[in-house]
Amino acid sequence: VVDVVALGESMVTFLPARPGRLADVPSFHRSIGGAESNVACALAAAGHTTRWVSRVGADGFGDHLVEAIGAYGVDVSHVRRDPSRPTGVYFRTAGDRADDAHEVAYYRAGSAASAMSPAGVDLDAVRAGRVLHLSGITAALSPDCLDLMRELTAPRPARPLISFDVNHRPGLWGEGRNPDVLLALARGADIVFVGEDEAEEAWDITGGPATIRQALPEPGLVVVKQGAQGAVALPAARGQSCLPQSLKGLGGTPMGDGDPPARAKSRVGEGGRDGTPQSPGCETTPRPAATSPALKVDVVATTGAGDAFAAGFLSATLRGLPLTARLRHGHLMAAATLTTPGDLTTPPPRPLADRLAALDASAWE
Ligand code: KDG
Repeated sequence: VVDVVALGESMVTFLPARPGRLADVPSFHRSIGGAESNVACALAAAGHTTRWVSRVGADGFGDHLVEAIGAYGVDVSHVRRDPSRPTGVYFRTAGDRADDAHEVAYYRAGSAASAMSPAGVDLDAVRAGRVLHLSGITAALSPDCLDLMRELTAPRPARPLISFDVNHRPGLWGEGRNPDVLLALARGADIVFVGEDEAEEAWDITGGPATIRQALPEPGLVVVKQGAQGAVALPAARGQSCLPQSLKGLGGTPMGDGDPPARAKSRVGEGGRDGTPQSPGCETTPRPAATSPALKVDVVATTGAGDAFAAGFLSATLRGLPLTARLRHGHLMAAATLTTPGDLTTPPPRPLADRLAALDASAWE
């Protein structure tokens, strides 16, 4: 069984040769991007088995994406080639420090990936992992893609743990298109990643993590990212924190900080509301929220940092680490991406990441 399957559109990404307005940048470097494949690549680099499912054109850019993502060790054998539609590309500016204007120019309307649909992807291959990572970007690509997202987040007797990063991209939700649909999709997931600013921008939810959690009562875990400040992980309320039997592979993972190993055996992870029988011995007491400040780094580019955070968090989840450690692994991977220009970067080696994540709380303030 693959650890993580990620489904979504990837694009050849053109990074500017120098900072400045898009109108002033004279040349670009070719790179790759795509929120979900960024997660798959980072997880593969961190030692997990991963698969990326998508569609690309039968063109040179499609070849490049499949080769470059495959070179990370990601299984790309379920990426379909579409001879009648192009591979999406996008250009962006470099000035995307958190406080700078960030310009993005997408050339992805009518792309091969926008033709993904429930009938147009191999659903068995998509559901074959322990975790399925999805993002709100896919929902914005086309009505067929939205149908696919609804299909994948619907309750069913056996499904992987669904990880959903809201990834609200205002440029994709034009006139008359309401990102409220992302709220409904998030409610069908088991782990949700959402930025506090994003919840306000997409759904008008203000008031911080607790209010966001109230709007998303179902998922086993909601992780609210607060930019440079850090992140908070809010587990489900009483009775919702059990894994379905279908997720036995992730069951028994210690979820709370400081769980003694014996107790950890009977504790289970997120999910458990898809109609499947619950794991025996599932924890019924509410678990406290965990917080972790982010690392203070000199930001080169913010694009892809959220994907790196999700990858670090999911890696630590697959390894059964406590919530605070999961957040710290998220921040460590995000720091690696924040300090490089591209959308994805190589994460710190696992032994180093483990040492850094285990540092005393004072190092993390
Ligand atoms: O999270 C980073 C992604 O936004 C970037 O790699 C490109 O997938 C992308 C998108 O749709 O913006």
